[in-house]
Amino acid sequence: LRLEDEIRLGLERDEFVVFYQPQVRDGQGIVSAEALVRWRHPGRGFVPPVQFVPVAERAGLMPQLGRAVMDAALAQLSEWSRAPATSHLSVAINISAAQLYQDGFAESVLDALKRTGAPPTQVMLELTESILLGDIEGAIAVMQTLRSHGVRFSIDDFGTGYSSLGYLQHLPISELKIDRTFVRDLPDNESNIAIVRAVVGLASAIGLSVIAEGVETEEQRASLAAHGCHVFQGYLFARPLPADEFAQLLQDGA
Ligand code: G
Ligand code: G
Ligand code: MN
Ligand code: NA
Repeated sequence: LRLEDEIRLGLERDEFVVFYQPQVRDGQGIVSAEALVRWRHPGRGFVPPVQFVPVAERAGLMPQLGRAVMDAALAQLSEWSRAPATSHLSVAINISAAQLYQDGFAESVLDALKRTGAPPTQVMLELTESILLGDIEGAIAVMQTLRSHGVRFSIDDFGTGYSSLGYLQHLPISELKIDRTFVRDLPDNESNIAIVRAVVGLASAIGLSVIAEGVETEEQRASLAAHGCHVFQGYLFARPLPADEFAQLLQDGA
């Protein structure tokens, strides 16, 4: 069986599950969760997304896979929003450029919000700078439709892509996510510090918030905080976890 046929089969058999990785704000603990898809393959165990998302994209299966992730993540958010210990959480969902540019994408998200009862203002959609290679006017229209319902947008892997900074002020985004390659060599790498400071300065100048990903050590966290970034995601706090383990983490007061 070709991998793409296995993915089709996996979609029919509901083998795709969503894990959640905490996003932590200085002084507030866990404020949100990034939804990260995993394939619970019957023979190969958990297959990471790098091994199937690109294949799914080439095979035109992202509409289906993306919908499965969206439905699962919004159903989870809906459940969390109704329990006191988790009602404050936002959920961040990765959206590939191919998904954003599908016909009816905005309507499909609004439909999933209605069906699941998830609060739109607690949904963050993570896009990468690769959306800039497409019909950017069309992307902005889709984003504005969702934004008008309260859904927010983040630019994932920020700084690794097509960094014409001029475009940023035209996108209805709320957050920049500093790529892990700029976090890895903190606190000692001067150019990484310069990049963190530049992103923080840019974000503050145009009213965006900033989160850093790939935070693995307390030294990295402290360096980010010293340079103005106060929201973090990474193994220092937790790996991506099944939903029940994520909720347990909150209960334990992490
Ligand atoms: O979960 P992991 O850290 O292995 O993720 C690897 C990559 O797969 C990341 O770049 C992440 O953005 C991407 N990814 C994870 N889940 C999804 C998803 O549901 N949809 C899309 N489009 N990409 C995802
Ligand atoms: O591209 P995106 O930001 O969506 O990727 C999230 C990916 O980063 C997931 O595959 C997740 O497992 C991985 N990840 C999460 N925390 C860390 C970390 O602290 N270090 C590294 N190297 N990867 C991480
Ligand atoms: Mn992401
Ligand atoms: Na990223």
